[in-house]
Amino acid sequence: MSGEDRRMVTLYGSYASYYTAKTRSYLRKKGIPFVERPPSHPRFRSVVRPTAESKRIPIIEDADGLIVQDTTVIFDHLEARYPDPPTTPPGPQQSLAAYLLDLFFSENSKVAWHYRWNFMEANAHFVRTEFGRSFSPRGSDEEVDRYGGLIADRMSGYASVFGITPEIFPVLEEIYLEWLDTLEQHFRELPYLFGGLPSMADFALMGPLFAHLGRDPYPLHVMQRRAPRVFRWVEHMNAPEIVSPEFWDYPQAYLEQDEVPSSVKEMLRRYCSDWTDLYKQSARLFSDWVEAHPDLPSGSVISEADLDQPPVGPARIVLRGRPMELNAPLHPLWMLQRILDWREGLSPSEREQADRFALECGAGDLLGLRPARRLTRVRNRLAVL
Ligand SMILES: N[C@@H](CCC(=O)N[C@@H](CS)C(=O)NCC(=O)O)C(=O)O
Repeated sequence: MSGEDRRMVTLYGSYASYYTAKTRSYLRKKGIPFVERPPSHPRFRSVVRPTAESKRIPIIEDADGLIVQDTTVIFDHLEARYPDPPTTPPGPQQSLAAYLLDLFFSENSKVAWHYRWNFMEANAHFVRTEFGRSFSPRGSDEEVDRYGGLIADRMSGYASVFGITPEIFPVLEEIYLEWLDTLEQHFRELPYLFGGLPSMADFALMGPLFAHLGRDPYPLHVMQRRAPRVFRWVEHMNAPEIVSPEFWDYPQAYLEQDEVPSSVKEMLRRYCSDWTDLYKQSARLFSDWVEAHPDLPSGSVISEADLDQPPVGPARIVLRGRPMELNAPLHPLWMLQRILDWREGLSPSEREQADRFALECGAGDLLGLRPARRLTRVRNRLAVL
């Protein structure tokens, strides 16, 4: 094993990666022993990636050798093994809010993407070096820059997939500043989104707020100048302790009586108003696709090109008055399906509370969507059941 300790979880990922940030923070706060390795690690290349059949990060290898890809699946897998403290709050309102924010922050990286790739004067050297170093951690400047450039070109090419054109830049910035202002007030009173314990929504929020917005040079300074408490929260989300110095006497528990802070409701409301139409279009396009593929056996992978998270077609939305053309994503529908399953499992009175809360936050339409055929994952790819 050449000095490698395999008695704990290995997290394969990188500091510049959106989804690794969510997972690293989760592992730290849950007190799960782990080591982190870059995607250039020999075991990742020879065993982990070929087994997962995935080109994404992060991927974990658990102590027993089980290899798990996709942060949602990773969290489900680890929650079953390490249930305390739970990342799902107990009450139906808080849980629904946490599930929704997990979906929203995990499935929409546009704000983070914008602040990384559209401020290249400030960011280029740092981002290219970071990308390069995840492939050649101790490489020379030239080598690191060459690798970094290759990856940077691929990532920056997502602009058209995401529909990010110059007309949309100010809207994405407006959305980000709203997040900062709302969260800055929130973290004055509360250590985490739902009180004294970090939930799945807190970890999902680390997706945008750490690797891009809290670390790349341009947005880092936006955050530090405008929202110092948010910056401190991000810093603390990477520390192993649950209790932060600022909240030393705050109970390590979710807020009582299933309370959802008004700031969280506000974030949900804004997100639903901005993006529900996109998810409606995804659901409609998927329904067309299902109709066009009536005889597919259960377990069939959706993408003919073997893509793991294929788009379902072109969408056109209007985001705060500005038209946007982008690929309609299918993956959020798989995450939405989980929320609908969770809702089905509630008692009638809990379901009523959750539904009332959804209406209050403008999430009624979203929760009214149903994927036309049940989605599953096969070989780490979206498939039909
Ligand atoms: N749904 C996946 C998404 C993971 C993902 O897209 N990771 C990015 C890095 S942050 C990636 O590997 N991208 C590679 C690519 O798009 O080719 C998850 O939750 O883990």
